[in-house]
Amino acid sequence: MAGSTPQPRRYYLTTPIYYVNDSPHIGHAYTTLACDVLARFKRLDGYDVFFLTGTDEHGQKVEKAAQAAGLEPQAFTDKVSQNFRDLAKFMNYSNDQFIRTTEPRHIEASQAIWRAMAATKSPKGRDNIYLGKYAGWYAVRDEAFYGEGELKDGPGGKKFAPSGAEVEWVEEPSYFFRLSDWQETLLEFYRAQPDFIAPETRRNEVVSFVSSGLTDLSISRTTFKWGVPVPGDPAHIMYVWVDALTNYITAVGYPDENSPNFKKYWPANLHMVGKDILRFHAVYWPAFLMAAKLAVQKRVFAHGWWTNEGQKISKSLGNVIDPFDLVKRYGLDQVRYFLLREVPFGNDGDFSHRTIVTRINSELANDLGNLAQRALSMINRNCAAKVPQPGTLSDEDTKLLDQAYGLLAALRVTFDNQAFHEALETVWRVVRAANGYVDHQAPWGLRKTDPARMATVLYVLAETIRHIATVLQPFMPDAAGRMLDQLGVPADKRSFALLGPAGAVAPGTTLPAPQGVFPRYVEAAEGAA
Ligand code: ME8
Repeated sequence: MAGSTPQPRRYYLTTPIYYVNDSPHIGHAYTTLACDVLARFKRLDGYDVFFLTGTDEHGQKVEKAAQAAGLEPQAFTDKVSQNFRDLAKFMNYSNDQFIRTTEPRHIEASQAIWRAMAATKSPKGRDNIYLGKYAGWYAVRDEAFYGEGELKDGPGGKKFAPSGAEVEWVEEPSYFFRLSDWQETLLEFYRAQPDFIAPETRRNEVVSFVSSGLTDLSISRTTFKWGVPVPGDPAHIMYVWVDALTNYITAVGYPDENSPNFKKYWPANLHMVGKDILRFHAVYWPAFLMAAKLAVQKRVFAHGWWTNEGQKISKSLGNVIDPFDLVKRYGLDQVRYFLLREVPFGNDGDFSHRTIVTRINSELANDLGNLAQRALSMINRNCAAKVPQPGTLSDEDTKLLDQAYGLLAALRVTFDNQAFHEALETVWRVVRAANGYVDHQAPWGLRKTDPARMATVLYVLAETIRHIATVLQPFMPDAAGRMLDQLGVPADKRSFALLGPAGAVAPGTTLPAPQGVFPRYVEAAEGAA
């Protein structure tokens, strides 16, 4: 339409909201990091992004943790939730909102979705919510119900869920959600949207779980108080997952479906979750949303779990990895890089000192750091610290530049698949090609024999590094920003719209003195403190 400005494309992505029973650990840092990198990528690519994270503050697990700490639940959650906000700042996450499920707007939204579900019929024409009695197993640690057949026997007659969490027998009046009537609708939904659950192996697990039959879900509790009261029956509080999942719509203005943010951002493009909580996001949540006559999110990606030097991370083993300590030891952008580079996103990964040091020294310090340092110091010394004027480009020059120009299209695909490790590998192919180019062109030898050619080579390198640094901003915002500073790229000229020849570094631009961006990790001398 003549005269109309195209609206920016929208992208809404969420992390799980974290239980506030404990301090943040590497698993929490990981999920939010993946979302942060994706949010930054989409913003640089011109999207209007809404990136949500927050804390999950109700339920028996949090209530018990508060009791153990000798605090009222509200005071306890205020305190622990703040640790997660501190982590977000410390890790340089760019979340647009931090939601807490104890906020009044969230209580209102949770009660509204409950009423909406209660007002509708299931696909088989029955009430979606009905009152009954729950008698079965519950694991407080997982805040999840388990069937007898899923459990394993442990010492002392105790029973354990597949996750390793101890279960207890619960018998109480409860409202139920008529999940069993939603089986066919869900299966049809998965068939119609093959990208809804990723990775594919996880999708297959969900489809086979739903195909094997669904039982109705207990969605209220009466034996403790720390939760959102069920509308019209305050003796019951909502099952914590009903309230927790609702955070994704509270944050964009539900129950006001006409609020600007709800209209703009819902349905979310992506819920990022760990593999342990996929069922809640890919089975229960779509069913709740359909029952409430709301649109279903577009995609759920389930990532894997981290172990520490080969062992499961647990408080009782004393091997919990504290992200604050990790960053103090290795550096923030180094940790951000490592976590997304080491493991194909979706798989489990093992953290070890040796592997992070190898990545830092060989890929950041050697491959990328040396590339930038070599090119920039030659420009500094041999071109009076100004971006050189290139002459006619050779085939080799064009080949390298074309690889740099091709980065964005390749990265868009990897980002839409949440293949962060592949995105980094794609960038490193260009880093390695650029290092090969420097070795082959040997610009240091051209200084005396052919200074015009030297200028061209250094220009091609500066342009290639500009592309590399620009696309690395989502992963390592600080280090990539410093590289762009050193290339004289102004802060407002760093978006992806300026990739390619249109945004080329201007010959003659004065550059600051180059400084190494990625120091090598050096082991402290033996016996040193
Ligand atoms: O599940 N490696 O919260 P949570 C990787 N409140 N990821 C890990 C991990 C590890 N070792 N340990 C945990 C909850 N995680 C709910 C979510 S959403 C509406 C409610 C991940 O604090 C885990 O997979 O127990 C999950 O995605 C996230 O940390 C939060 O776990």
